[in-house]
Parts: sequence; C-alpha cells; structure tokens
Amino acid sequence: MFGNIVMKTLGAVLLTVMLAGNALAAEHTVRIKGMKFQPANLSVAAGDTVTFINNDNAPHTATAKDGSFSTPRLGKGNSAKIKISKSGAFDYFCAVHPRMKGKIVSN
Ligand SMILES: [Cu+2]
Repeated sequence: MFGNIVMKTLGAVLLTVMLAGNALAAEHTVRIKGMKFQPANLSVAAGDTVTFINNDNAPHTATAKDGSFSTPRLGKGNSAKIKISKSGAFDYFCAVHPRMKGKIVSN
C-alpha cells in the first residue's frame, strides 16, 4: 500500500520533470542577411531549435561542419528549423558560399 503510493508519487514527479524539460526547450532565430548569419554566434541548450531565415536574394544553407545538421537550400524569404539535440560547439557554413560562417554553442 505504502509502496504503491511512493511509486505513484515518483511517477508523477518524473512526468513533471519530463514535461518541464520539454517546456524549457527554447526557439532561436538566425537571420541570413547581407551574406552573413545574424547572430553569427549563438548559445543554446541541448534540445533547443534554431530557425534560419534567408532575407537575402541569394540562396543559402546553414550546414554543420560535422554533418550534425543542415538546412535545405533556402531561397529568398524561406526558412528552415533545425534541432540541436546534443551539447557541443557546432561550426557551420553556407554550402553555396562556404566563406559564410557561423557557430552554435550548445550546453
Ligand atoms: Cu550562402
């Protein structure tokens, strides 16, 4: 009986922690304008999402150097959302213009 109550309480606590963790995932935005990622350096937490919006006439991508993420080729006004699921430092570039660079640091 007592053990059952403890298990139920533990279950409720775990569920609350899981829901809270989910609710804390933040959404970030990086604009691509003037052949630059803005901001070029972004700090996120693991589980957060980043939306890249292309405001240039030229097409761009945001492609991680280590292959962990890439947007499709984005035309003017198009956007794509990626998820940073693990912690680490992710250098990325534009596959169309490799000199365009940015960095996401995930904690
Ligand atoms: Cu580009």
